[in-house]
Amino acid sequence: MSAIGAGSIEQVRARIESSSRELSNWGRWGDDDELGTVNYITEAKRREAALTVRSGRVFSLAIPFDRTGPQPLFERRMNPHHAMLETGTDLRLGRQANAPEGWGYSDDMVTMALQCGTQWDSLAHVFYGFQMYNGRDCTLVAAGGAAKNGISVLRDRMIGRGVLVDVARLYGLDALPADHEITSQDLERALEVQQTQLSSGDVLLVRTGNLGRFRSAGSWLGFTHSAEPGIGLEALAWLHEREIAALAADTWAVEVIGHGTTPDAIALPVHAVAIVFMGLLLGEIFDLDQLAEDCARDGVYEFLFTAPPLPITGAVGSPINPLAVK
Ligand code: UVW
Repeated sequence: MSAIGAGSIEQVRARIESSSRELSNWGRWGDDDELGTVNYITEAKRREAALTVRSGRVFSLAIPFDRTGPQPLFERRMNPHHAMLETGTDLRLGRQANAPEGWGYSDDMVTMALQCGTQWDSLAHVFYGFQMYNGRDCTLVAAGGAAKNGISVLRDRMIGRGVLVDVARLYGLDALPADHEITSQDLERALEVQQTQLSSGDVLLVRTGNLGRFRSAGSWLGFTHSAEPGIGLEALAWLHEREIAALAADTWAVEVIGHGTTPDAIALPVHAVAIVFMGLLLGEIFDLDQLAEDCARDGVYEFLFTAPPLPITGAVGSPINPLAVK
C-alpha cells in the first residue's frame, strides 16, 4: 500500500505521538485485555439496545461479497471468488454418488481477502512503533496468524446500541467532498440536528455518502487508496470522551485521506492512534444509505446493532454482514 497520510512524516509523527499519549487505553482493562473499547458494551448496554427495537425493520449494512467488489484488479486484497463444489446440474448429470430418487446437494467455497469488503479491523490489524494494542509486539502476528488481539475474541461481543450520524445530510449533500475532514464539531452538530444522544458503549456509524457516490457512478475506481472524507486525529479525543465502543463508516478507511499528500507520509494516522493506542474497533465499507433514508424519514437514528465477526482463528479482520434493527 502506498503512503497516503496527511502532512510530512515529522508533523504526522508528532501528532500521532501526542494523541496517543492523551488517548491511550493500554492497561485500562488489564494487561491481558484484547477487546479494547468493545469493553464498553456491557450487558446493561445490550439490554438498553434491545429496547430500541420498535418496528422490527432490518437493514443490512454489507455490500455484496462477489467479484464485482471494490478491490482493484491485481490488488493483494482480492475480491471474493465464489466457486461451486457440488451443484444441481451435477446431480442431473448423474455425477453425485449415492443420489437415489433425485436426492442430492450443493456445496461451495470462497477465496477472498478478509479486508476486501464490509469488515472489522481487529486490534492486530495495525502496528505503530512495532507495537499493537496493549503494548504487544507486532511479531505476535506471524505466519500462523495473530496470537493476540485477533478478531475471533469478538465472536460474542458485537451486539449493542448503534447510532447513525449522517454528516453528508448535515451538509445537504449526497456525499461529502473527497477530502472533507469530519471534525468533532460536525459530529456534535449532526447529532443535535438529528436530536440523538450518545452514551457510553455505543457503536457509531458515520455516513459520508462516499460509498453511494461510487455506486451511482457505476465504478469502484478510486474508492480505495485515494482521497476520501472521514474523521481526522482531532475527532478521536471526542470519541474517547464519549466512550464509543466501535466506529464504522461508508468508506475504505474510515479516516480522511487528502489529495496530493507527500509520498513519505505515515499512512493512515487515525488507524495508528485508534487501533493501536485506543483499542478502538474500526468498521469499513459499511453501506449506510438505505438505513440513512429510513432514519431521515422517521427521525430515529438509534437501533439495535449486531455484527459478529466470523471466529476465524488467528485472523486480523473479518468480513461481516452488520444489521441495524429498528
Ligand atoms: C489498511 O489499509 C492498513 O487498513 P484498512 O483496510 O483498515 O484501511
